[in-house]
Amino acid sequence: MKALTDARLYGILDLGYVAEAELKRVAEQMLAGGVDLLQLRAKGTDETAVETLANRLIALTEPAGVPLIVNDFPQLVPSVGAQGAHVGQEDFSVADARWRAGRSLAGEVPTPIIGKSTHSLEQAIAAEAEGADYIGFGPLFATPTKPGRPAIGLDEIRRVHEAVRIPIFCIGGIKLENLETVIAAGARRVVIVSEMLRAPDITDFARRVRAILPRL
Ligand code: TZP
Ligand code: MG
Repeated sequence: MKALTDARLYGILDLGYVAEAELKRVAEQMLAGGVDLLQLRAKGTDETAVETLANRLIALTEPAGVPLIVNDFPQLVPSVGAQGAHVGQEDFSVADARWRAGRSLAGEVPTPIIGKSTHSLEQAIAAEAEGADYIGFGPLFATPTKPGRPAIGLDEIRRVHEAVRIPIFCIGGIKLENLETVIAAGARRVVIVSEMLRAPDITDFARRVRAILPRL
């Protein structure tokens, strides 16, 4: 299984961009392109439906050795056999998410990865102190994938990397076109949601992003 500490490209399978019928094909292409983590993000989908989708994905991520992260439903981690969960600022605390992700009827399951969305330097520092394994940091630029959330800009990227030791995935409005600018501003790990999911060849897109990202 790929290690979180080595992860540079985080793929998010956002059902806002991918029809359910396309889930398998898109996931396979993302994995073939070399995403280091795969998150299922299905806003507005109920828990049972997310569990069904996550079970489909785990059949693909497991043989690929890529950790599967479930957004919003840490309690699904044990039943799906996923590697972790991602929570937002308004969701469960990291400790609560970790507790939910780490327990099944059969007992404790291996240490889950818990990630948290952060939207400022202060939130990033707080998430690390709270025990998150990684953070998302963004949106760097305003993005329709996360509407209504003001852009952080590029100025805080260097400061957040100085202040926080856990892996930081920069996110929000990142495109191939601005990737080098984002890296020059200090980013080392990224998430690109909409441009990747809309790419005519997702595998090729992911490979091109990986080729630009710095070695850790
Ligand atoms: N969290 C902060 S920005 C964002 C999330 C989930 C969406 C990023 O999507 P895109 O399409 O890469 O701008
Ligand atoms: Mg959430």
